[in-house]
Amino acid sequence: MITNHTHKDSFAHGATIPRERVAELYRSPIVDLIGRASETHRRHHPPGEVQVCVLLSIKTGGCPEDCSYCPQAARYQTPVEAEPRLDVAEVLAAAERARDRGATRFCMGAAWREVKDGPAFDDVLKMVEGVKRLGIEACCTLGMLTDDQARRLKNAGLDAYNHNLDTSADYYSEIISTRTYKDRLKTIERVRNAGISVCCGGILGMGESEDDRIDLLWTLANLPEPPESVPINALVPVAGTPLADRPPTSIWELVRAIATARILMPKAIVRLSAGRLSFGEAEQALCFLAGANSIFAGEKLLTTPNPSPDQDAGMFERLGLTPRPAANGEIPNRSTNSVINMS
Ligand code: SAM
Ligand code: DTB
Ligand code: SF4
Repeated sequence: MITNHTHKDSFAHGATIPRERVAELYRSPIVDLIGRASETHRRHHPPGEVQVCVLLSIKTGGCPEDCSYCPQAARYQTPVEAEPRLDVAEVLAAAERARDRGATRFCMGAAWREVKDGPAFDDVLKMVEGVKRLGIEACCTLGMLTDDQARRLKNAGLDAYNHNLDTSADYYSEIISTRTYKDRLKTIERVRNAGISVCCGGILGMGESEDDRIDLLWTLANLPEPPESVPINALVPVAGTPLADRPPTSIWELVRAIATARILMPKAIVRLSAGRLSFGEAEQALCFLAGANSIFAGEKLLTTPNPSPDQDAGMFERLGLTPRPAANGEIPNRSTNSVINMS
């Protein structure tokens, strides 16, 4: 296979990236890898600019799937209790608070295997319309979708849909048995065909091998179009899930994955996602240096804790990071209790 470079540090759009190139990058000396990733980052993005996203679980727990990492799977005894679906007004109030504290993307997650047509989905469409009226980006993660549901989300104004591949095709069945990698790829294709921006990444620290991590990055970079957004999660081990006792993810695996994603998908937003509480500020700074340019802010991810707004505000200030404007050019509000309080 031919690599077809446009530049020595990035890859031409549409060119197939050979697996051995991905492995070579991933395994290169860390100083070289971070250096290359940082150069690529600076060519494609304003350095130091970080997108601030806020997550909200609009339907928590009771999920029929068996994802081994997930505290929301009904079959595992975890601290997460199933809760009734939030109503539209509650969700929009949370989105407004997030916007007023400086977030430019609001992501609504539901513990569903797939979206079912009916009142719950109709409400999601209203939530998306409402979030868009607030002037920020709207994202959803709701499980599998049909073409028609993707089209309706697009018509409601949805900017992005999160649907992770989570790990390599080979390791997938070790983690989830209630759906296949192919199912995941199909939903991603439907999101793409509907003209919605694709947010797709994975989780590190689930007992996968280095080859699995390389395979995941290789698959993401070789999707028919690379995702616009690539969340890299470090497993948050939760009591009661089959992965509760996994040892912590190594910072070097995290940095390698972020840097490789940055080089392979230069234009994407690479998100330092779940797991930030296990890493100190210097470790997170390494991730930003390696090309991460987005975080989830706010006390909670979906169900697990996240650094406090004060911690993040301090980090932004100490590292000289600036919040990235919304895609519509809107700049984040900077009220005194800002998620990324810079005052
Ligand atoms: N149910 C939908 C689905 O699975 O696509 C949407 C919500 S699901 C919680 C969204 C993503 O959160 C998962 O694909 C997974 O990558 C991530 N996630 C869930 N539990 C996690 C954990 N304990 N640690 C890290 N990431 C996690
Ligand atoms: C993603 O890749 N990470 C976020 C978001 N997409 C939906 C979710 C992280 C969830 C972590 C576990 C929890 O809080 O329940
Ligand atoms: Fe359900 Fe999503 Fe959790 Fe899997 S990751 S158990 S599909 S909520």
